[in-house]
Amino acid sequence: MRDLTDIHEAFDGDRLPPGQRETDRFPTLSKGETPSVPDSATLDVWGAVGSELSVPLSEFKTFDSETQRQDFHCVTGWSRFDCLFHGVPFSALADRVGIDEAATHVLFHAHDGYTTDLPLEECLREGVLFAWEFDGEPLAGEHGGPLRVVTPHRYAYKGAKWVSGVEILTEPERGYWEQRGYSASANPWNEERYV
Ligand SMILES: Nc1nc2c(c(=O)[nH]1)N[C@H]1C(S)=C(S)[C@@H](COP(=O)(O)O)O[C@H]1N2
Ligand SMILES: [Mo]
Repeated sequence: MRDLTDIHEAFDGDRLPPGQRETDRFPTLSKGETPSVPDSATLDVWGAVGSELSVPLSEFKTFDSETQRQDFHCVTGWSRFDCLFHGVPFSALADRVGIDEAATHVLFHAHDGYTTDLPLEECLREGVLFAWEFDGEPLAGEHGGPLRVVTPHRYAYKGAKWVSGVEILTEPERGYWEQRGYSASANPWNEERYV
C-alpha cells in the first residue's frame, strides 16, 4: 500500500487545502446520468504515442496494479481523506505505449461524453491512477466504475469517471469543465477553481 496522503507537502500546503471542508461521506458529482459501460468495453490510448492501445478492461486489470491511500478534493468545497484506490498508475500505461517526445498534454475521454485535460507531466505523478476498486470493493457505478481516473494533487474534476480513452496531445485542448470556466491547472493548494 502506497500512502500518498502527504503530497500536500510538495505543494507547500496543509492536508486540507484552503477553502475546503472535510467530509466522511463520498458524495457523487456527475454532469448527467451514470452511463452503463459494457463488459466488452476497452480502454483506448491514441495520439502522440509509439504504439496505440485498445485493451479490454478485463485485460487492463491484469496489468501491474497497486493500492494507494489518497485524499480527494472536490472543487465544490469538500475533501474526503484516506480513500483507498486500487488500479494501474498512468505512468505504467505511458511506459507501455511509449509517449512521443513531442507530447505535452493529455485529454481523457469518458463514456458519458465527459473530457478533462492535464499537462502530461501532471499525469505522470505517482498518484494518478486508473482505478477499479475503492476501499477494497469494486468501484461503484456512480463513482465511475468500472474504471475511473483519480488525481489526488488536483481537484477531482481532473479524474474522468467511466474513462474510455486517453488522447496524448502535442498541444493543450480543453475538457468539458475547462471549456465552461473551471481552471485548467486546478491546484487545490492555490485554490485554482475557476478562471
Ligand atoms: N465521466 C465523468 N467524470 C467525472 C465527472 C463527470 O461528470 N463525468 N465529474 C467530475 C467531477 S466535477 C468530480 S468532483 C468528480 C466526482 O467524483 P465522484 O462522483 O466519485 O465523487 O468526478 C469527475 N469526473
Ligand atoms: Mo467537481
